[in-house]
Amino acid sequence: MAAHRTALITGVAGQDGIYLARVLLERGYRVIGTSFSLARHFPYLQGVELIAFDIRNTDAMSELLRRERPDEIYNLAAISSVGQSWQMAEKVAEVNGMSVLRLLELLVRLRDDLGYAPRFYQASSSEIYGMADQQPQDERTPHYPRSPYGTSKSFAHHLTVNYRESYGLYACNGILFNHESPIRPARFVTRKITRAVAEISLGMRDQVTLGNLDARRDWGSAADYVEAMAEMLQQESAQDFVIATGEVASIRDFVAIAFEAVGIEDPWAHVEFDAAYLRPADVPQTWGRADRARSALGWGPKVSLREVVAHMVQADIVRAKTGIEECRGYMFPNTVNDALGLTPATHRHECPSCAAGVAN
Ligand code: F7E
Repeated sequence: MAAHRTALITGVAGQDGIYLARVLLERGYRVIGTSFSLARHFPYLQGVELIAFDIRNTDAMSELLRRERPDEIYNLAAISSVGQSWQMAEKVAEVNGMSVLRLLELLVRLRDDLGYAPRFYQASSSEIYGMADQQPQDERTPHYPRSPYGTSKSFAHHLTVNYRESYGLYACNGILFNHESPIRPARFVTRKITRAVAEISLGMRDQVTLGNLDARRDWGSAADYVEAMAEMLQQESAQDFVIATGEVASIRDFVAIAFEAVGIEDPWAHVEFDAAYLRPADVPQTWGRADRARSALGWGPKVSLREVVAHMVQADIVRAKTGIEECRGYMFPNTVNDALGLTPATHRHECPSCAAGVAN
């Protein structure tokens, strides 16, 4: 069914865009990706047709849609850091909120003018639930966002529902709970921890400094979650889906699991607290119930948190040993195992990805 279909991924150079592009290419799609900067595209986006523009540039988006007419649009472009969203609240509202409104408006216009009606996926987030009383959270849980980020995602979420109901667009929200991978940037707590643990295990440093250790998250694997995104656009009619594992762990638990992966028995000797990492308001717990995705999409998580953490730590050990920050091999557990232990000099020749000319 996917053969000869074209997908557009906005924000393609982020963690999810990179994993989703891979899935869609494997399914036979032509994949076009936009990013405000293409600095990070190499070595992860081979096979993707890349275009650089800011998602706020509606004229560029209009021209792209008129020219390429993708069958499916995955709108992943966003400022994704909750912690930084207080420092740039207005920009977050513009990029994560207003851009979605403009894109939905554009889709209505294109349908009315040209009869062109692509399917639309909006990257919603568990951050829309924030302090919601209901645990676990599902598609019916009322929103109570706790940050400019969560608020912007809630705005975009409601608009997506509203434009579906008002204009009959095939538009849906993927309400993804936290999902991690070795290519998660280190501004997020998981990768900050796994990078530090890798370096501590190699004797390159001694400490990691963190904020709120009591927050609890429903953490899954990015590689698993992008499969659900692709499935959401293959349904008979559009609806919204929570994507979560149903398992919750605290930041404290995550720290313990990561140190355990390298055999360090007393993690707390290596952890410092700094109030600078506390947020003006935090979300104490996210916990999702993905029953709808399970029954309608046949989706369920395949990878446990322990496996994700082990994979992230392994990739960070290779990074620390080789000094090579970006390598396609880090995305896949088996490739990381093969690459482990290589010296910087041999990595590029012997790592399966780099040897294939995939890395820089
Ligand atoms: O924080 C606490 C922090 O920044 C997790 C994004 O992908 O998932 C992500 O949002 C928790 C918070 O992710 C540090 O206070 C402690 O309670 O890794 P995070 P997030 O805020 O959950 C959702 C679903 C998204 O949609 C977002 O785009 O960890 N924490 N110490 C810390 N957090 C950070 N970043 N750094 C610390 O040192």
